[in-house]
Amino acid sequence: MTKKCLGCGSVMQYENKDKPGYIDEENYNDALVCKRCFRIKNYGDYKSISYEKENYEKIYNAVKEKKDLVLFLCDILSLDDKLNEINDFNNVILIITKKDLLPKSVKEYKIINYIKENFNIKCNDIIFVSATKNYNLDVLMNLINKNKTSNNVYLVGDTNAGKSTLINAIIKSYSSVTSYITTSNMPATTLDVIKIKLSDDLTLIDTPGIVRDDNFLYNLEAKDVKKISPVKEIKPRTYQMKPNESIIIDNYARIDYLSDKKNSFTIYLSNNIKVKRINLNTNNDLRCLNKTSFNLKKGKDIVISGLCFCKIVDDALVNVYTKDNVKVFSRNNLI
Ligand SMILES: Nc1nc2c(ncn2[C@@H]2O[C@H](COP(=O)(O)OP(=O)(O)OP(=O)(O)O)[C@@H](O)[C@H]2O)c(=O)[nH]1
Ligand SMILES: [Mg+2]
Repeated sequence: MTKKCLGCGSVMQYENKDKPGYIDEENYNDALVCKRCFRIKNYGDYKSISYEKENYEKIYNAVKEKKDLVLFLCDILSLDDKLNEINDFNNVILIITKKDLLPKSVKEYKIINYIKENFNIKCNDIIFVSATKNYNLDVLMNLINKNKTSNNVYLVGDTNAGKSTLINAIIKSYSSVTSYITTSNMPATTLDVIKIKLSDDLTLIDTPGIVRDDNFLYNLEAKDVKKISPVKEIKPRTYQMKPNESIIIDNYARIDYLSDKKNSFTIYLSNNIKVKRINLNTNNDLRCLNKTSFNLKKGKDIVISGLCFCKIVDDALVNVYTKDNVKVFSRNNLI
């Protein structure tokens, strides 16, 4: 009989170390989690295995056919046009995760209005949560009970949106379940569907997140993932930009300001990343990276997917340099 890892959902096996669910043969009978989950949980040591992206997409697409309630999770720092995919689900609540990362001064209702104005989405409700701070879990549980059409409630969203962390927070506060799902800041932690029966009438179903190749996190080494993933309230960094100045974001990105008037740039990113302002003409650092040019009207953000966003107050000509294939785009000021 096959058995599944309680941490990542993979079928456990002892044939191939590099495939999901591996456990040493002598531990197979007793182990509750695979070796990879054991190491992530106990040593924070993440073994990357070959992504089965197509399988994840299959699981995600299958949930679109369900009539059960779906929680569509999106990290507050990753709001982009993938939100429109929420319209593919039948009965869905949008959950904006990691609320604790936003500066406290940012008002939730403003972000909710922003989402309504900038995206054409249909969902039963929109709610902010923080799984690490237990914020709004009670409101979420009420919403789940009000909207569910069966015992099953699915969680979907991009990798790292915080699906498994949210389920763990719910397990802790609302059930007598004793096992927790594996979580980590590396992409593709949950590898298959995991069913958590909280009570006789509620089962939460975790799914593997969608891995986006155009996210800065994709193919990054663990030490860089750690550095760029914010864990605490972000302290925005504001620069009064003069013509011919640039901003350098560690060795990850460069933003050249090419307009001839003063402007204000505020960068939102992990507090661990070093940012400095330089002279555009005398310093050529990072110009070897991939360039995207923008001619922005006032009130726009530049977003470097998975790394940061930069709020720009006035009209601006900018060149953004960052690694190949990362999605760089502009949007209305979020904050
Ligand atoms: N600051 C903060 N971090 C969070 C929160 N929720 C999750 N995280 C972090 O986000 C990262 C990803 O969390 P996971 O729960 O593993 O994300 P996931 O959506 O299950 O990811 P996959 O399994 O890859 O699809 C981890 O480092 C978590 O600690 C939150 O509410 N606040
Ligand atoms: Mg997960």
